[in-house]
Amino acid sequence: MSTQGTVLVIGSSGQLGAELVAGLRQIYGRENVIASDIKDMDKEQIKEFAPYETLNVLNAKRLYEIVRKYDVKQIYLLAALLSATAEKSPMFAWDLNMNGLFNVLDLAKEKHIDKVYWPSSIAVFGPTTPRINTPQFTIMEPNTVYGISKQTGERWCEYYFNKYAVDVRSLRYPGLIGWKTAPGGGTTDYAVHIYHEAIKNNSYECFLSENTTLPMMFMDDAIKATLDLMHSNPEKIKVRSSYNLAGMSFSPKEIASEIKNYFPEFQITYNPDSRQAIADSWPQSIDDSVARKEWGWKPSFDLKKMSEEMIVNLKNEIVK
Ligand code: AKB
Repeated sequence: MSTQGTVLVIGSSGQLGAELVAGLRQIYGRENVIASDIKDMDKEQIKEFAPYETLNVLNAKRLYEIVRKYDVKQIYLLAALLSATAEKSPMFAWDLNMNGLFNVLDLAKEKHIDKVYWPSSIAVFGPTTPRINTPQFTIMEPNTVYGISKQTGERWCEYYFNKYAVDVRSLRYPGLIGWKTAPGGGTTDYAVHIYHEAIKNNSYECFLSENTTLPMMFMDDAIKATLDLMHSNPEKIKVRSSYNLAGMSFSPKEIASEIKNYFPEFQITYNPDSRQAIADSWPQSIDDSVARKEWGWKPSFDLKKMSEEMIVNLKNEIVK
């Protein structure tokens, strides 16, 4: 890939980052996908993840050094504070989520890199947004720090595309569910924890109430959507803020009932905490017809198929 440069993933230790690095390495080859995260790794870990660089995305100088060192041409910027954690440190979340994005967009503006991927989220929507089949273009009044940062980020992505011809692409992810990596700091994280706890303890105390329906997606679909979007012909990408993306929608009660098909004794209890208010401000289902039409998006996993994958694979992992 030397004529095209390499790919840098920022936030490679996170839930999405770890799986995206694996997916990108299958396409471009291991040596052409540089993993980076704020986490310091020991020698063994560096060997395992290599090529790996420790990077705080707020350090623009170090980011530029890495881009030069590896001839990076594409950046996937995944470092961010998610919804629940951002509420605990609003100003830090704002700093990381916004200035991290500017550092990357500016590299593209100055033509040091060719392409940027930046994730948005269903958190861009708020309590005044239509909650069922939320359209691509609609009222957006997010009331969380994370949501405000993602909505603002979307506006800036579109601005950099229009003003500076920056090829930036983005998806509004729903809650992501996978068995290979753990989520951290999100409101939708319960939908991963519940599988772990079902296998280990046959019970789960949920921090959302039983009928809180939210949009969700299995990780394999999220990786496929991301790579499909990034590999689409630029002419097809008409939305340069961020695309709505849907997989499935369910409530804690519904996922618990699916899990009971595998563990009939499984018990769920409900103890809603501050994350309930965040969930209540988000859509229940998403209309992703624009993504489907413009670049051919189609999900493969529903709740049943995802649960089978989660349970079979987690059982193996946990028994190991
Ligand atoms: C969160 O819950 O904060 C994230 C998201 C929906 O963006 N999973």
